Amino acid sequence: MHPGPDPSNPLHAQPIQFIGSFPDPHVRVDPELPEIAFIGRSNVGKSSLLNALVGRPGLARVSGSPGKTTLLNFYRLPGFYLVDLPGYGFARASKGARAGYRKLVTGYLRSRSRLTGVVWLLDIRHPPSEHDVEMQQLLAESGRPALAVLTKADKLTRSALPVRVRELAEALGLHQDQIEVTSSHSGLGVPELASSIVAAAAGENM
Ligand SMILES: Nc1nc2c(ncn2[C@@H]2O[C@H](COP(=O)(O)OP(=O)(O)O)[C@@H](O)[C@H]2O)c(=O)[nH]1
Ligand SMILES: [Mg+2]
Repeated sequence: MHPGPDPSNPLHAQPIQFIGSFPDPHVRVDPELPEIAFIGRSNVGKSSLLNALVGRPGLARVSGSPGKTTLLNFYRLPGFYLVDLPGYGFARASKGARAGYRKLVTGYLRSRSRLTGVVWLLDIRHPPSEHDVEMQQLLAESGRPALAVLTKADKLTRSALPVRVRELAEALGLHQDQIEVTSSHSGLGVPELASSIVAAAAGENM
């Protein structure tokens, strides 16, 4: 879908190295570098967006069925780590699994001294779920800079798009310029998000 490097995307054609999958939010990585974390409901399109951002279709596994993994996946890019946090809101998750998930994510959000930005994904087609609202609260409590990113924008018509963005901004209590609209399928908003990530990794506000 995205043949060749995209010169407008600063993350395209950058070297990227999978560091590992870790169950412990306090894991030490060497060297220590700024971290940009990705989080969202499972099936929101997180793996697809990660792949689109770096221009590597096979980097993170895209799945038709929501996964149950509870591991932090670290990828090293020049100057920072992308950290893929497990998806939340898995319908059949037990109480224990939910508590474990919460512990992992709050542990991560609270403890990482180099966490400089969180990319929070929401499916543009759906109103925020109770799990999304809970995550928004955890993000707010953590005090970390977060950027709301809407996924799967290709599912809406061009005229429905701005209406939907306004509705979701209102539902989330955010300004429209605090939200980025993306589609990994069409590439909409992907270079812009890549630029926001690079800026956040360099210590600028998201
Ligand atoms: N139409 C459309 N479908 C998408 C997009 N991104 C992901 N999907 C689909 O949504 C499903 C879940 O995607 P995946 O990236 O595995 O989501 P994750 O569970 O959040 O990592 C898959 O069937 C993808 O093909 C997108 O931008 N547009
Ligand atoms: Mg995934």
